[in-house]
Amino acid sequence: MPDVTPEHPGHPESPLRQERAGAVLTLTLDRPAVLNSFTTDLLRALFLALDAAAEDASVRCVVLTGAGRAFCAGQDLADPAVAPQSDIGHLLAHFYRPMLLRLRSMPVPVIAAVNGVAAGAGANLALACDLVVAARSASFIQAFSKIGLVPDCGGTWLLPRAVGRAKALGLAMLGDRLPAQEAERIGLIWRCVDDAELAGEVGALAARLAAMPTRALVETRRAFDAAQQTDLAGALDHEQALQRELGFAHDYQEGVAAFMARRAPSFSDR
Ligand code: T3D
Repeated sequence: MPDVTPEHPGHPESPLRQERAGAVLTLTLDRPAVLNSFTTDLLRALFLALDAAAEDASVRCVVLTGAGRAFCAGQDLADPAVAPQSDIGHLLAHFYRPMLLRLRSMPVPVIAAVNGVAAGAGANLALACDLVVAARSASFIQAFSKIGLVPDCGGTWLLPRAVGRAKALGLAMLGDRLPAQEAERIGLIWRCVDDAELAGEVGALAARLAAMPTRALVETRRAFDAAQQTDLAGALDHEQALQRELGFAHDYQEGVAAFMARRAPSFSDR
């Protein structure tokens, strides 16, 4: 990660809040006055928090959400890091790229709880998570074209894979607001729920995922991503190799034993 010294995620003035409930870690982007837009400090805090969670075997699910009325409005356009004539490529290389790759390779499932508008890099941060649950009042905006940029934070990779080229280009070129309900309808997100139900729905989903065989869930994400780059035979090879590995692991033995004994399984692999 970068060469600046931002706030540590545990610091009281950190732009990122962390809360634990059992095996579930919730990370809250916490700059509500500017719709939780990203500064380099926030990007770094998020990277560090994800990295720490990846190393902590007691974390079995991560939830990302935003404080106040927004999820995240993307890059803070008032940040000196993006002043006109500054090297935006440097910002992407040193802050967005490591954060996004860290997120996408987490050894546990990650849920985006989209509580309000998710714009620009904020939208693509949400879409890079494993499951996206959005409040009915939330929306997704590929805001980049409005300021003369292309989708970043993985958007060029994520969007066409999620909804196909036609929808992806429409969303990215026009930059229109996509309501959460429509995002669910076109398969861009997992679920849209009533605003009052978001916290409960996400809490229940996170607890459920945390009790599941983590390693199998994460290998499923990896296999889906890898299958984008291969043909059917390649995907079959990958499935075979994964099942061979997982078949020798604890969670498979436990899953089968629990099924045979008609009891709840206790999964522990990560
Ligand atoms: O150079 C680079 O940018 C490289 C990096 C690229 C990655 C990106 O993410 S590019 C895309 C950056 N994001 C945007 O372009 C979105 C900008 N924001 C908006 O379009 C709107 O704020 C929203 C559609 C997201 C929400 O609209 P609305 O009407 O609900 O809220 P608002 O009144 O516009 O915003 C509330 C406050 O947040 C306001 O401040 P104020 O007037 O109360 O003092 C507004 O300036 C501030 N705010 C919102 N988004 C940003 C922001 N401040 C800085 N950066 C923002 N992105």
